[in-house]
Formats: sequence, structure tokens, C-alpha cells
Amino acid sequence: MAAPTHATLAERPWEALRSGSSDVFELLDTHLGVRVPGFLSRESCAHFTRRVYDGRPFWISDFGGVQFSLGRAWYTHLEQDREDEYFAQARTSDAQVERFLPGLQASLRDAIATLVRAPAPQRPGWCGPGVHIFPAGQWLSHHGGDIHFDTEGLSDEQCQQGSRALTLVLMLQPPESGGALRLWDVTYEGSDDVPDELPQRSYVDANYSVGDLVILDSYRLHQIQPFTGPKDRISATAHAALDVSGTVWETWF
Ligand SMILES: O=C(O)CCC(=O)C(=O)O
Ligand SMILES: [Fe+2]
Repeated sequence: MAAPTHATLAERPWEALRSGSSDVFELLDTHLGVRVPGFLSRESCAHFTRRVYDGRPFWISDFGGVQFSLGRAWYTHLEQDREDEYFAQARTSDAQVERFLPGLQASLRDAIATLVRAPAPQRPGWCGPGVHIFPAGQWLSHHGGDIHFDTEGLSDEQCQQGSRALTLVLMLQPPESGGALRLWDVTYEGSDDVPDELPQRSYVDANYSVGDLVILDSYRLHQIQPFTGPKDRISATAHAALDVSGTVWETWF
């Protein structure tokens, strides 16, 4: 990956990415992320948000209620030693996401396939894209999220080779204020540790409006910023990585 020259966020309409007039990899080599305004309509986001709350009995509570998800997220299970549950419940997880948010998983997978110009099927045995709920007025809203890379789902081999991997975040309900995704000019170099010199590194904050899609390189250091107001922050996430054959992109949550 070429070093980004500026700590900037590219902004492109979906049509530019879909048609190929903008290439996501070129953008990610020269910017810290890409924002696609209005990827999903406000009406669809409002509808999906209502359905996320309808699905509340099925939310998974993570880190003692710091955050919730509809569908199971790999990194939360990994960090809480719940890997067995993740795989045992993968089909149930997908059925729940599809029941409450029909078509959302497919549209995120289609978006990935369009961006990478290759098939982007679900990673066999893994949970498909899902939704994170970061509650208003609770711990994460005050402190922000963990500073992290999205490398948890990648194999050692993929990490060592720096094999391409993308994270897509679709904002269904932004908080009233704050809650941007901070993207640093720092990429994964073999360790999950946050570099000591982070305060000297440049960054850009990707602010979200309803329906915006943010695309980042999964090796890029990032963090949800604190937020205020009465609204929960609700975002859908899909991870994708080029598989060992080098022709197919596998996707998961
Ligand atoms: O919701 C977002 O903006 C990104 C969340 C994130 O980084 C994560 O859950 O890994
Ligand atoms: Fe992340």
C-alpha cells in the first residue's frame, strides 16, 4: 500500500465507484478513507433503524453492555472468548439480521463486489454483515471506542502479506452530535498495539450523516469518537478480504 500523502477523506458519489470512474483502491492509497454520501436513503435508514429496535430481544450484549449488536460480530466474540458461540450461532445470527433487516446483508455484499470488481460471497461458516448499537449516554458515548485495526478476522498469512482487506460502515442512525470515525495515518505493522507516537500522527474524522457509507482499509487505525444527545449510534458493518486464491473476496461481520 502506498503511503497516503495527505490525511484526507475522499468523498465520492456511489455512482462514481459503481461505474469505475473512481477506483476504491486508488482512493484508499492516497486518502485515509472514502465517504459515500447518501449510499442508503433516509427513508430506508429510518425503516431499518425501527427494525433494529424491533429486534431488541435478539441483540447481543458485548463488553458488559458497552455496546450491542444485531447479528454476531467476530471481534467482540474473539475478545470475550466467545469464538465457539460465534460459529455455532452463525446461521441463527444471519436469520435474525435477515428477519429484521431484509436485504441489508446482500446489499453490503453487493457493494463490496461492486467496489472490488470480483465475487464477494459470505465467508463459509462465519456470520454475515450485522449492526452495532452504541447506546446514547453510556460509557462508549462518553469515552469513544477502542483505538484499533480491523485485522481480527484476517489470517496471520493475510496480515503478513498485507493482503487487501476492506471495512464498510453504513450509518443507519448517527448520534445527535459527535460519533465520527477517526482515521489515523497509521497502518498495521504486525502488532495490535497503538503506536506511542500516535499524538504526532495525523488523522481525519469521518463524520456521518444518515445513510453515509464509509470505506476504510481494514489495516488502518481507527476509533469511534465520543458522542452526545439522546440517540443511539447505529451502524451496519461488513468486513471483506481477498481469499487465498486471490480471486474471491470473503465477507463477514
Ligand atoms: O461504527 C463505526 O463507525 C465503526 C465501528 C468499528 O470500528 C468497529 O466496530 O470495528
Ligand atoms: Fe473497526
